[in-house]
Amino acid sequence: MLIRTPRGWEIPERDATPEHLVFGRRAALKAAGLGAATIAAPAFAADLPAAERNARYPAGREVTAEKDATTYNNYYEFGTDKGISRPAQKLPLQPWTMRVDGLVDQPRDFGVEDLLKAMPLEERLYRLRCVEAWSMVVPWTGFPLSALLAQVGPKPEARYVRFETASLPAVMPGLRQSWYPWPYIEGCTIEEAMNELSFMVVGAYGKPLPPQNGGPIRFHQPWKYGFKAGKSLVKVTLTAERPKSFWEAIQPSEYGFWANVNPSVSHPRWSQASERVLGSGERIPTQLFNGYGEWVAGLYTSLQKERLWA
Ligand SMILES: Nc1nc2c(c(=O)[nH]1)N[C@H]1C(S)=C(S)[C@@H](COP(=O)(O)O)O[C@H]1N2
Ligand SMILES: [Mo]
Repeated sequence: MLIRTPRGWEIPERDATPEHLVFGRRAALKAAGLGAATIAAPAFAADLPAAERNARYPAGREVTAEKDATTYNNYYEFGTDKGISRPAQKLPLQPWTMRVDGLVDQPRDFGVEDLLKAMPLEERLYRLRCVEAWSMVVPWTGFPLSALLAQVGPKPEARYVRFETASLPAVMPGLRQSWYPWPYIEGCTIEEAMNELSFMVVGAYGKPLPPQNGGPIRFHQPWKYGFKAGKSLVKVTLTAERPKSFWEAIQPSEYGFWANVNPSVSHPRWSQASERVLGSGERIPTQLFNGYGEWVAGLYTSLQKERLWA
């Protein structure tokens, strides 16, 4: 039975095309010899298979209300304020292809629907700490980045992973702000990518990942500031050189490559000692590596000369 997945934000029922009608329409267009590109697709991803919660990663605090996590977003392609959840619904999530290429044995295009079937899906409660000093806890569904990289075979000379996110001028008004170095790029080292915490996210709150949170597929490394987590990924490239990220290109003195959470290293314009909890508004102390040091501190012992903290 096909059931329309309910969303965390309110779409008036009349604006939402039931999923089975979308599939029917696509099949009909295909039969008529029209490509999928001709469809003005609504923001629906494929159904999300059920995924068990992984108990290795306790949230340590209350899960953020779905309404808050899905209506208070940073997604500059749609605009620089937090209220982009509605315009972001124009992002066509299906079909969606993410290329994995660069220094790998087998570059490949992955359809997100195929990844949902092929990858070992699990749910993780992860904290997200934005560099702007607010935070949330979200039940993300996804799979380790290492499982994806195993599909393409990284070459020994691959040292970094570069993430490129979608750039669709027809639906992303923010791209008209041409002084920004679009597309939004992020990156990490291979060692960071292979860490078990590095997670490719395809769902939130048991539903397909909505566009405003980076649907249909985004990245998340919970020990780093949120800007490292590229949304709506179109390309993952293994490289020998350190990629220059979007924020690093804009303001290198404020947003570096490593961007690990550290309460004792202030942003040039504000303290990072505490954070505002999304929803309750409570202020709580920020933890080193956002509390994930037990998994990741070892990655940095030989890198003490680097600017590790944003
Ligand atoms: N493509 C893209 N990815 C992005 C951003 C963005 O503007 N564009 N903002 C980043 C920032 S600053 C944060 S804090 C998180 C926010 O994710 P959320 O909206 O799911 O909370 O997404 C990150 N990923
Ligand atoms: Mo952020």
